[in-house]
Amino acid sequence: MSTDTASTAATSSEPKLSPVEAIKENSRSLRGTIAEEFADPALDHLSEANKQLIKFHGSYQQEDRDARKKRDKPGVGKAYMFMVRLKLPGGKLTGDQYLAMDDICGKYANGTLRITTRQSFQFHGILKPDMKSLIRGINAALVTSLGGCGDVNRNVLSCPAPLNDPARKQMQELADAVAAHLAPRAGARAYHEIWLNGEQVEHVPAAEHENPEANEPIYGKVYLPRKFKTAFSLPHDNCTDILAQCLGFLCVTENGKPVGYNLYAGGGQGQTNGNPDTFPHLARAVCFVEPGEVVRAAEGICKLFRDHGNRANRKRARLKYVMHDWGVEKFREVFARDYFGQPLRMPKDVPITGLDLHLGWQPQGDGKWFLGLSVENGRIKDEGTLRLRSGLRAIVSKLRCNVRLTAQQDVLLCDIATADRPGVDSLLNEYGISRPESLTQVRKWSMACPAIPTCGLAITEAERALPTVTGQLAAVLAELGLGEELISVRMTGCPNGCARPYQSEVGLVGRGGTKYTMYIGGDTFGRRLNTELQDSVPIEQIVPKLKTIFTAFKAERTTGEAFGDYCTRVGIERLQGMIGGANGKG
Ligand code: SRM
Ligand code: SF4
Repeated sequence: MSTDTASTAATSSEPKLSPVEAIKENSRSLRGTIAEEFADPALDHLSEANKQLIKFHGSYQQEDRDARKKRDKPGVGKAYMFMVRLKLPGGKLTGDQYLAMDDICGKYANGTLRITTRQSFQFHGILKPDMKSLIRGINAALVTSLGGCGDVNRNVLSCPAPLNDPARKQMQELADAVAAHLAPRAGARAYHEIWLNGEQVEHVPAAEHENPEANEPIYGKVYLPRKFKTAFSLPHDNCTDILAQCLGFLCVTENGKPVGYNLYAGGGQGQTNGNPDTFPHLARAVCFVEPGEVVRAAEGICKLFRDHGNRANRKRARLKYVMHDWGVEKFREVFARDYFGQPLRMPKDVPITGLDLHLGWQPQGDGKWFLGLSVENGRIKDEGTLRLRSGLRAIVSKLRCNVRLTAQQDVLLCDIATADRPGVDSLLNEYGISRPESLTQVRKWSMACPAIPTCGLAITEAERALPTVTGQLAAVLAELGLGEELISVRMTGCPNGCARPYQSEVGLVGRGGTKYTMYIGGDTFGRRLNTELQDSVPIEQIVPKLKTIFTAFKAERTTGEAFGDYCTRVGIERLQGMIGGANGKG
């Protein structure tokens, strides 16, 4: 296959292309008729083509699913609204940018900021007439949503801890470099025309404005077959879950200095019920690259996906299936020959050994401090006595401190002087914000996706259901004397896996109504996929079933054995036997 930009031409022997391919090809570099449909006040929602294209601009058309309940009344239609997702490489924001995002969520969205599992923010509940003001507002703060969603490289992850450590600093710089290199080019012009009236803002490469006909040198006219995800991580701190990524760079250090990266490829989580051709897959180690080769290697892997990813079946259009179907040897051979242009160095023998949530007060190593706060399921909001949004706003307004978001849905307040710590602590008290030390481990190590009411694909609750489950689990674990164990629990409202539930020790995946498929035996550090324990479990039975297994774990574990390791050692059949078999009836 040529490394020239991809073409959509299909020969008679090739399967029919997915309809989204034609939408991209005819989109005039992602313009479609988005501007016209947003300008028409009579339209409350977009046509199918524009619904697809707007994803590349960082937005999804959604529907308020809670409002469906009222729709049986005559004349009540769908309550359309939009979600906007930012691109924030490495999760970085200045204090002023944070405050601008906070303002925007109050003015144009539903008054909450949602930290995503990819270190970004989402705004939910935006009404069509407010979209332009919202996107203009985020760009005025020098933040973008371009490429937040769509068939391009998504937000690039990197450990956000602001430690005075050369490896983390280099990873943050490389995350920025990869994000900039793989950003849409012609698409950037369309974005600016539609949302910013063609105005040039500082962070868009000038060349885009000088040459309106510039094509996409990396993506080509039809972009990638589907989304593409990149992350940087450290062996002792895999806080970005790199084995779940299409492309992962694991930093290799010598005497604390970064000397290069083990390049992993072909990870992913999503699967579809009843479709055994779809499955979660851990990334495989491909080669070792030097820091100066990272951007070129990222471009090469992206182009390999562009040319060899499945453009007929979007359910199988991820790099993980190329890796699975070819095997790592063929993947290496094609990458080296057609996309990297040099023989590959084998990956170094550097295992993943930890994951840090970066919570609590921690010295940065430069005389300043950062404070990591646990945000339940990533939702920054004011509710009851917990006024998290107002409290964060008060702290950031006072100190103008930098802010970073983690891929575990938490927030870090950075660069705080020792003298300012007591003031921050008293603001936490004033706004009812718990210090991480006072939270249970299971709450800190849990994540859930938004699911209902915003996600159109959700078949169960997740973000709104998990707090009850983790509360009950915390009580059970405390009763068994296991409260300090690190047990990650992740819940999603469907099998797409947005909270990476197939890597956690306990995965709870929406099955429909109030039932979940239970998975067990992953690893707190993201090194292993878990296994299906039982299907269609009513939510109220989840904790009693886990209690049975936790009780056995307590009695049978070897010294220091982690819960996921125990589950793997005793085997899934034994665990299923403890709770009535694989279908709960045995
Ligand atoms: Fe996701 C689709 C939310 C991270 C796999 N994801 C969606 C959509 C856009 C639903 C849709 O297509 O209509 C969700 C919007 C819900 C809402 O109301 O906001 C959605 N995904 C999210 C977020 C917000 C979940 C969260 O709790 O934070 C995450 C946004 C990340 C970001 O900032 O870019 C998010 N999604 C993930 C991850 C985790 C990751 O990337 O590390 C995965 C699994 C990894 C992977 O890609 O395999 C993930 N999302 C999916 C899939 C399954 C893709 C597949 O290969 O089958 C879908 C469905 C799809 O694309 O058709 C999906
Ligand atoms: Fe929606 Fe499913 Fe992703 Fe949850 S896992 S946000 S329900 S697509």
